[in-house]
Amino acid sequence: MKRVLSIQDLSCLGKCSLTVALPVLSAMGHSCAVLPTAVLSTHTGFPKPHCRSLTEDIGAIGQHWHSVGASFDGISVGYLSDPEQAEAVEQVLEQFSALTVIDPVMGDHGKCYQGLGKAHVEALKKLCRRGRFLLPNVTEAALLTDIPYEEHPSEQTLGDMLHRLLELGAGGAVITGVNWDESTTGFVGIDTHTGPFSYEARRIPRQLHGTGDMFCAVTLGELVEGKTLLQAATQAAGFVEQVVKNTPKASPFGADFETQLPWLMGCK
Ligand code: PXL
Repeated sequence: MKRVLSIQDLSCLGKCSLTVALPVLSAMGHSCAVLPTAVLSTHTGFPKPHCRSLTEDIGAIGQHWHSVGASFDGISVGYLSDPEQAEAVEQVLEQFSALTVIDPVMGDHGKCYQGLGKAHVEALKKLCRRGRFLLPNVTEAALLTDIPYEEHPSEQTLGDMLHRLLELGAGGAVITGVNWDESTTGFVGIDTHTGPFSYEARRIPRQLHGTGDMFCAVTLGELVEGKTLLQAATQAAGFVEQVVKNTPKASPFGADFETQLPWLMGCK
């Protein structure tokens, strides 16, 4: 059994981040440790959530794990509640050298999430060099590369974004939530070893919170099994597609991923 670590917030209501990653990685048959970066009453799609940032605790948790001889096959990094957390997370990543994927959670649909700004973008740009693979959505890719956001990005724009993402120091990147037009969605990616790739599917126009977090969790779960970035991302896209198809309507409380966990288990 592989042991993985998920570093991101615990949003207590409104399924996303850890409340998604933990069940998904467990369903994939992995032992999943968690390092919460913050505890929020809800994700930031609800107005004015209560947020307890755990910046001070990240290092202490990492130190204790180190002292008891913990090790991880894979680590994923998601939402950080403030830019100062990037340095603390970087130290944890240095302490436990593992296959690391970074989802630079900052925004969607061309806008930053509530409470995040320029300092956050700069801190994440720096943190990205610690990721073997980066998994931004189109908005986050635009922020990290200083390329203007496009709702329907051209192949040229996506190619430029991928190359600039590699310049941040990662060994590969997948840009998720690419809507080439109103009816097509998918991802584009690049792996320094195997080159560029893309995946297209029919778009179901339903905005659901937490699907990026599901994508990241499945990708990590597949990568630690030795899958390539393309194989891992394709499986992740398949799971998200299942979840979206089986969630009858958009709701800030999140997508009905629970009913689709057997799909993931069946893929083993
Ligand atoms: O799903 C991404 C995410 C994670 N964590 C928090 C968020 C969001 C998106 O809104 O607010 C706290």
